Amino acid sequence: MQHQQLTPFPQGFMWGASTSAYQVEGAWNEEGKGPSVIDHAVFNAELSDFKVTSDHYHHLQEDIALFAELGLKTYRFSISWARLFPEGTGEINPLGVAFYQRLIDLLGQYHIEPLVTLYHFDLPWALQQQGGWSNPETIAAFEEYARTAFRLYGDRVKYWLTINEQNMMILKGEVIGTLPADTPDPQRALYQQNHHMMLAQARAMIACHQMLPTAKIGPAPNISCIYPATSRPEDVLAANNFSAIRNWLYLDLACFGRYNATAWSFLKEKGYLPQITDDEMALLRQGKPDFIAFNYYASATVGADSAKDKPESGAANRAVDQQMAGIDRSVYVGVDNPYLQKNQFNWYIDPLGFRITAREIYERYRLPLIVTENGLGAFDELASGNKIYDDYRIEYLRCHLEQLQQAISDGVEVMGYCPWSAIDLVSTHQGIGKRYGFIYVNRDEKDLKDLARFKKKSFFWYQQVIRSNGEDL
Ligand code: BGP
Repeated sequence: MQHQQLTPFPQGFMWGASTSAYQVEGAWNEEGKGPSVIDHAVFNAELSDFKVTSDHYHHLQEDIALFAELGLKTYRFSISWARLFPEGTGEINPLGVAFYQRLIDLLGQYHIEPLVTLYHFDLPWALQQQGGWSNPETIAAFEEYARTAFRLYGDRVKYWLTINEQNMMILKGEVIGTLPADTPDPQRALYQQNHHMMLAQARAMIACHQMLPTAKIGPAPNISCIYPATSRPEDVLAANNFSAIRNWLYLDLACFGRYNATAWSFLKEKGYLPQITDDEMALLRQGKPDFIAFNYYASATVGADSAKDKPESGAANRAVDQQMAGIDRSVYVGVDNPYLQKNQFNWYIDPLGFRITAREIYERYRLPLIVTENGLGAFDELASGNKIYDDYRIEYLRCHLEQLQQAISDGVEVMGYCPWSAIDLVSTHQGIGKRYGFIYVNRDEKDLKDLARFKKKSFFWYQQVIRSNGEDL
């Protein structure tokens, strides 16, 4: 049903925008920062690396002033664990501490609410060398780091996110995860890592509630609704399986402190079961989120394995596989969705799927939701006079916001919306050329140019959206 009588966006809605440390800060080895797994990752040689990115570290004042001009009520950023603890644990880096103090103070001056991700893909390299998330000691290191962040910034930061897209780190472990290349039985190892991350998250949530009784904390997975390829029951079952493995495994553990039954049976069947103890399960039940943050870019469509023999459409299937690597084809086969358009990078565009996803999450967990990523990656062009006419991005965001308001009208409790990204930054796999920001950063893949900031057309559009509390979309 399409609501004609729309419920307005709530008063105090957290209109925001997002970034992450390794994609925006630069200063990768400055002022005491230790290396992270990202600094050791091997990416396409012709694309940007993560050394300078948007050089936000050296443009802090300017960038936050621009965010204030944009009208942001909230700004989601991540702390670089290795900037605070160059070795991942132990000695703290005072200059790293001071950087985030400055950032949070500046946000305070402009009345922008910080929404802080503790860990966004960039595990300190020192910890990775000791086994990373395969090593249970990383759980204690994360808790120490989280407690430190709460102690340092908890007087001004009320909203915390634990781990960004843990599900993608597991599903695409070889690409963005922390699995050493030569690990035997990689899938089993990944699900053991997953269990360790869940424990780390639970400990951080418990610590947050102990130390900062008025603060709120939640997980930030990438969740998307899964469509069956057809109404054939086998396809519906495949979609149901995939949703359990991709989505609910993570949120059921975070919210209910138990393994999703379907996902558990998949792990068992495949021989991927993690080692767990009763005490650990008790800890998982104890750590409770206050809200659910989720990132949404696209829906996915799958069929049963008997479709395995069907020829796959190359580009279409790549789009499907963006978010599906790592799962055995006997459980699902990614298929094209002929009803949806794709962006320049072959990602589906599905605003209605956004509404469906929000409803599914809310019905399942009954916790307030906040959208922590949603956006369109595109090759923006710098026109004369340093103008960027990104009407396609406005269109993408407008359609998604319309559906978010439909979801709110359905009764879903939504606290805020933080599209990706506040400012151009380096895409995790596709360089700076794949831009998402409201603010253009003047650089190319290899040529850093002057790193000047230019407001895109979408900047002025979003400014008006915020000003009108979502009435003028
Ligand atoms: C999410 C990540 C972000 C960001 C975004 C866009 O998975 O949390 O860090 O990278 O996806 O993806 P990409 O950069 O690959 O276009």
